[in-house]
Order: sequence, then C-alpha cells, then structure tokens
Amino acid sequence: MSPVSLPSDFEWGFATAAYQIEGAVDEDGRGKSIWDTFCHLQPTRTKGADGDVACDHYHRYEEDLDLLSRYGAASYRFSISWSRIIPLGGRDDPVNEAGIAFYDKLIDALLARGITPWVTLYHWDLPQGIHDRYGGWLNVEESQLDFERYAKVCYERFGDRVKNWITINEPWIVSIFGYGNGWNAPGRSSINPMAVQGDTSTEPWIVGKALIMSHARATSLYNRDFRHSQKGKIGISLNGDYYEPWDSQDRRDYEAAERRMEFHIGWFANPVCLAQDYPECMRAQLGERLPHFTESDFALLRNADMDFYGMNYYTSQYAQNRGTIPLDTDFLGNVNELQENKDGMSIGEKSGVSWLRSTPNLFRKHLTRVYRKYGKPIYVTENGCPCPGEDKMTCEEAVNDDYRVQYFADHLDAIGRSCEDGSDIRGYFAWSLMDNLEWSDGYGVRFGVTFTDYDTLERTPKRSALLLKKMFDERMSTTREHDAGPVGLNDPKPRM
Ligand code: PNW
Repeated sequence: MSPVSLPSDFEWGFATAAYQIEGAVDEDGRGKSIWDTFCHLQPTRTKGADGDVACDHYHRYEEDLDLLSRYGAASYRFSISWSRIIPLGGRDDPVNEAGIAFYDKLIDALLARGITPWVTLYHWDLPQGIHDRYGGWLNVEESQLDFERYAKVCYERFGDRVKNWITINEPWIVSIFGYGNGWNAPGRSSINPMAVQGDTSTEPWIVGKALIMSHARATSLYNRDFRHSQKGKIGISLNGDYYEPWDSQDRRDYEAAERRMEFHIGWFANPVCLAQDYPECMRAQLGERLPHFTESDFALLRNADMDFYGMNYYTSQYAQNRGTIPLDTDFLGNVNELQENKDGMSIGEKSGVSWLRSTPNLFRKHLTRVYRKYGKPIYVTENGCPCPGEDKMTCEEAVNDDYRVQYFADHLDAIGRSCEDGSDIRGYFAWSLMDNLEWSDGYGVRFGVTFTDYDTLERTPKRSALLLKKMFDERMSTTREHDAGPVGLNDPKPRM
C-alpha cells in the first residue's frame, strides 16, 4: 500500500534529553541533579548505570549534530540541564556562565547547520539543591517560582535563537515514577521495597500540581514578557497511551479505558490546555488527596495559553475495570492494564522492551481523541522503540533495524490518517537520535537510530536513521489518499 500523505510543511527531526546523553556531570560548574544521586544509590536502582559519561555528548556535540545533518533532519529536540544553568537551582542562586556557554555553542552549531532547535526546559533532572532545600517538586509554592526564574534565564539568554519551547517533559512520569512507584529519581514510594521514603497515596498528586503550576508560570511569563519580541511557540510534552476495553462486550471496561486516559492525560491536559479543573473521575476516586486549584491558580492557568500539545507516544494497552474499592495507592484509575484482551488478542507486535508493543492504529485513535478533546495543534515530540533482541546485538546486527523502520513507517501513516480525521498535526520527533541512558533500565535498552558503543563511544547510524528522510519525502509530496473514513473512538458501544 502506498504511504499516507502528511502536510507539506510538516516539521521533523530527532529528540534527546540532557542527562541521557551529555555526561560531563562534574564539568564547568554543573550542579548535581536528583538523577546523579539516584544513579549512585546502593544497592543500585538503575541496573548499575549512571549518566557520568553517558554518550559524552557534552564533548562530542559537533559530531552528533553532523549526524543530524547526514540524516536530513530539519529540527532537533534536546533538553537543557537546569543545574548547568543554575547549579543550586533556586531563584536567588547564581547563574553559571559556563553552563550557558555550552548551550550557546550547541544552539549556534545547530543554526549553522540549518537545523531548528526545540528546547525542553525540564526533562527530569531537578537540581539536587532544591530537592534538599525544600523537597523540590513536593513544595508546590517554592518549586514553581524557582522553575519560573530558570525559564526566564533561558528565554533571556537563548530566546533570540530558540523559537520552540517545551516546558516540561512527561509530568505523568515525573509524578508517578518519581513519587508513586519510585522507579525514577528521586525514587520515593510507599509501595516499592527499594524506597526508604515516600507516600504513594499523596505525593504524586502534590507533585503533579507543582508541575502544572510550574508550566503555567513559565508559559504565562513567556506570553507576557517574551512572546511579542521573540515570536516563538511554547507547549508541554505529555505522555499517555491509548486504551481499548479488555472485554469489548463489557460497558465497564469502556469506562475503565476512558478513566485510565483521564488519569494519564486529563490530569494535566484539563488544566494546561483548557484551564479547567482535574477530570471528575479523579476527584471522585482521590477525594481530598488531590490538591485543589485556587482562583488565583486558575487565573494563572488562563494566562498560560500555549501554542501546541507535545505528544510522546510509544504504545497502547487494554484496560480492565477493577470491581474493587480503589486502593489509596492506586494511580491508574482503578483499572488493570493488559497487553492481551479477553480473547487473547495482543494489542500489538512485541518490541525490545516489555512495556512497548507496536500499536500504530491506536496511535491514530489517540491523536484524533487528543486533538478533538483539547483542541491544540499537535507535535509528536517522541515516538520510537527498541527492536526485539536489540539489547543483545552487536553493532553489526543492530544497524539492521527492520523492526524500527517498520515501526516508524506505520506510525507516520497513523499521523497521516489522523490528519484525515481532521487533526492538526504539525511535526514529529523520533526518539532517539542515539542509543542512550534509558533511565532506570540502564544502557541495555536501545531506542536510538544511531548505535552507541559505550566502550569506545563510537556512533554508527542504523538503517532507520538513513531511511526516515525518505519516508518523510514520500509522504510530504504525495497527494492525499482516502481510506475508510474518520475513526470512531471506542465505537461501537456494546448493547448491555
Ligand atoms: C520517555 N512507560 O519515557 C522519556 O521521555 C524518554 O526520556 C525515554 O527515554 C523514552 O520515553 C523511552 O522510554 C517513558 O513505561 C518511559 O510507559 C516509560 C514509559 C513511557 C515513557
């Protein structure tokens, strides 16, 4: 079948995040982040891996940007390490000129190659200084003011050249993995035996509010003081899977699927896209454990109108209703998440990591649902996968990444089909430019289009890296083909 067309001005490139690639953790005055601490805990909670060297991108960025040119990318999404810019993190703490200088060089080197920078302000690496000082994201009032000041420094110093800003990457993962199950830094949890501190029943919801208000502060500041002169765009990147009912004959599983998506996405999208309160199903389950927005919070959210919805999408799942009273530690909306439905049908083809199966048809549904519900132009700010068995492959084997090539092609077609549904989708970033530190999974799980040899730090392009440009060229020039018509979300409803 011929590929489904994409808008002719569609923007595309590759994405990375600071702690996953930079290394150089002690150089040029960088302060520690909660990931430095987390990666060095004993016993290890990151499979022994840390970001001390990572891909050594801090010293090899010119080489990495040459890869982008070679791959034909028009754009590059990277994140700034807050503790390189403000080593202790706080609004009265000093700015580190050497940290600014690194990102100045990076941005200039991108522009010299004709590549558009997309900058994420926060990709999980909170300065340890403010975590120690007042509990970091657990302190809603303090953290939003410190984040606002950090954002201000970035707009002031980089905004003459950076026109695309993403405030926060995946607040759901930050809240739930950092403070719910404790899989990510700072590793707090009351249900994870490895965690020594935390309260899963309350902390994720507090942290969620801190992230929402931090996003709102940074965005309203941009709107008030920078938008007019710098003429850029700003948004947030939200993760979230699409959920299908586990039993397509059971109305309760349809409701469970919808509820699961509200807990994933509505939690953040209601306030940041619509300046509205949390979804009702969250209040119903969480009661007073879910913080409230005050009138002045809502006023701030209304001033934080943003330009786009950044979507990170990897996979989808089935949702099964739990008939029991929800636990205080539940953060999923009282559902079971499954990869096979009642009839034993898999949600998608297995990849190289257990949580990810390739689900392009549900990507289309997800895009269309998010566009219809939240009404913002969408940029897909992450999408990608590891190939089955890739963790055990040599470089020679890994470069033949047919699974990834197919994954990209199928997901690009899904974007085209969602455009046919009427969605406004404007760009795409493949995750990731190179194999890198996959957080608590360490270096085994490889999401890169470039193979990283962690002994020699040599980079080798995989087949997918060189094919993406061709895939986009084909889709951005062909005339739009028609398919079976717009998607019906979770339709038809079963008769009960
Ligand atoms: C994202 N899940 O994280 C992050 O933004 C990246 O830094 C990361 O490398 C990439 O996806 C691949 O994992 C996620 O379990 C981590 O559903 C886990 C999940 C989703 C996203």
